Amino acid sequence: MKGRIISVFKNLYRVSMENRELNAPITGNMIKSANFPVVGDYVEISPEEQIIKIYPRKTILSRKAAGKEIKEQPIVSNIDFIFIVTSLNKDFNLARLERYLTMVYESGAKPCFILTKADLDDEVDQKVTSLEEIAFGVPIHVISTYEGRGIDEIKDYLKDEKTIGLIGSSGVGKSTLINRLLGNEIIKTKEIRTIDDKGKHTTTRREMFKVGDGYIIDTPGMREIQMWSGDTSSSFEDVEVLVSQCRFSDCTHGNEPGCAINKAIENGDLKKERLASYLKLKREIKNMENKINHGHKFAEKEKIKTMMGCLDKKKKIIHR
Ligand SMILES: Nc1nc2c(ncn2[C@@H]2O[C@H](COP(=O)(O)OP(=O)(O)OP(=O)(O)O)[C@@H](O)[C@H]2O)c(=O)[nH]1
Ligand SMILES: [Mg+2]
Ligand SMILES: [Zn+2]
Repeated sequence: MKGRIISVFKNLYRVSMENRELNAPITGNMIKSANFPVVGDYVEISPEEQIIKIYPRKTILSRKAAGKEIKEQPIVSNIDFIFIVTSLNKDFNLARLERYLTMVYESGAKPCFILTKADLDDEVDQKVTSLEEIAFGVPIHVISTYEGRGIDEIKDYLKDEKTIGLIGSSGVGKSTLINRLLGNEIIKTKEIRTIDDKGKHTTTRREMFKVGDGYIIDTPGMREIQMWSGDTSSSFEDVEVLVSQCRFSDCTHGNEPGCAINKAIENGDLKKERLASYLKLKREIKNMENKINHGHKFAEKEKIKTMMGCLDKKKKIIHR
């Protein structure tokens, strides 16, 4: 029998089956090979009500596991859309949204930006415009769960058995939005406060809910977005097109002649901040790849080399 993981407990997985839900363990072999299901996974359940197999994942959102260990941490799977949720007041930060977008593109799911708490902010239009400049066609929805603004736009996604995953910092209103969609205070949310405190996370586990003809997954707020791997080709397409136009294929966008990036910055076609975010992300992704492929030591050495600009001096100039 096929089922779908709706939440994960310590050693048990809550599985939704056609007519019921059950709590099931996984097999010893799955434990041994660290083959752990995540919320959103389709699984095969044995007659003894054990999870014996995870079906191939259509999409998977991952980040780097917390701590020093070089390990991928899958967050949710088989999602069609990922809502990158940010509040319009304190949490709003373009560089952070660029990071989320890069992470989401890697997952295979379609990204959307959800800007919450519109009732608290007077600069909604400016913020939307600034986000549009980096979003390149990614849908942006401005909502206020309190006032009901934008909720119908969100409901439009919840059809045809589609699955939506919500990600974002703690306190931006992810669970409040899901409660509103469910029409019920099912998930515990933070009490109303006068200011946004950066206190404890309210949601502590990932959980999937059926809403209308779709599914929505709540996740605990992320403290930092550590890349496991990232796909910058879509999130920074504008920058990458410019990079491909630099005269030298290994251009560092320093003082090289024919640097398309520098020209774009001079012309005002590219913002310095955006270039900085791009380069930072690229370094992080490269560093992670080095760690995975060549180990910690090599990665650290490469990182230092890049920082010192050694590569620059020794570099052969390669004409395209
Ligand atoms: N003003 C305003 N406050 C809101 C809105 N939506 C949610 N909030 C408040 O924001 C606070 C945090 O909401 P939560 O839904 O718990 O936030 P969360 O993103 O689920 O946080 P974590 O579970 O910690 O990741 C609560 O006090 C909500 O009442 C809104 O539309 N307007
Ligand atoms: Mg929550
Ligand atoms: Zn260049």
